Amino acid sequence: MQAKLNVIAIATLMAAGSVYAQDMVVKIGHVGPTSGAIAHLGKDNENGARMAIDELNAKGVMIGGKKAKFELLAEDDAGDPKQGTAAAQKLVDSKVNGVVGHLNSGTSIPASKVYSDAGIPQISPSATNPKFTRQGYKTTFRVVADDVHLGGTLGRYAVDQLKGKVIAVIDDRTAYGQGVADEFEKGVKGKGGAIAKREFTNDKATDFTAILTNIKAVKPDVVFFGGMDAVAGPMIRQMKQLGINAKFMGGDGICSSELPKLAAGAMADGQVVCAEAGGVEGEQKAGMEKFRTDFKKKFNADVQVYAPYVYDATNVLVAAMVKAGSADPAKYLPALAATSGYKGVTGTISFDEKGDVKNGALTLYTYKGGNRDQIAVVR
Ligand code: ABU
Repeated sequence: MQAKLNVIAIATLMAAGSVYAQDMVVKIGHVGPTSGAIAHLGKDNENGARMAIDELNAKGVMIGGKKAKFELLAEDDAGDPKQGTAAAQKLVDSKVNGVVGHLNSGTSIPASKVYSDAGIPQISPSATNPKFTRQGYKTTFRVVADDVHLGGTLGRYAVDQLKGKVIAVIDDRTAYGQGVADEFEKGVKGKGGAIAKREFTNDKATDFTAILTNIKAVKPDVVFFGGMDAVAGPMIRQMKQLGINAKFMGGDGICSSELPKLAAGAMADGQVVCAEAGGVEGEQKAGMEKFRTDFKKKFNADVQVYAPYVYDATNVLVAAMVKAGSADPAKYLPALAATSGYKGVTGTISFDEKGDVKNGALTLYTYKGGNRDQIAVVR
């Protein structure tokens, strides 16, 4: 009788898929601005994490002989540094195993101290300010190129390719916006160009009449904006209203699918040149295209900018856990730091000694007919 009961118990456990291994729960934190003016970018990032987690759970992943069940703990930092550290502390208190985020440099940098103090690995899929990985924290990683690469390349492009002679620069005074604008300026000057006018605004501004009037006075042929698409769109609109027909350049923060809508039809074809801080070429393009198709099917939305990088960052965290045979942050952190040759949808990911992606690419885009149109991938 007892033997029969044991057989029934084992059969029941097998049906539940858990006879050989006890399930473990792995909590992955994600933080981005899912409210406020750039909520469309925050949701895009969060959906990248959701897609990775859903696929990992569907596939079934073993960590140290146990079947892992991944849970996404998604937090909103509204792109605000104070809310960013509060969200980070909330995730630490929830005992997350790892974090993907934050989206903004201005939130990722202060939050990185919270994660470092708690020993929890953090990979930002989009924070490009160089300082993020230069603070000496062992827990801080990034899967995109930084603003030195991004701003510098765009600055050189403005002089070499756009033949900009009178170049104006505006930034939004955030860690990202000001930093990328400074690097753009260095790139221009390195090519023998000059900045005719530098102005600044803030990341909540909607009226740029005063600064654009100052810029109009120098008759610019290129205007660079360091900031995000929610500010760039109305700025492009107001440039048109003021009769400023310059090329408009910006970094990854403006390089979204949403920008044409935010500019409300004011963008001429080829007027805007921007860059995403990553990119794939050749046979790696198929993986990215499949991701974009699957993403659209799952969320009924186009990728904005960084969802594929969030997806890869999530998978890189989990690959390190699998390799280490543990989701304990202290145990898998060395495996994460040693990530080398990981084949993701955004390309091959290896980390350098700072936690930055090695050999990061950039993709230059313009917009035609309201859609992003690739110009080139550069390294
Ligand atoms: N890299 C552009 C958007 C995020 C940031 O660095 O603030």
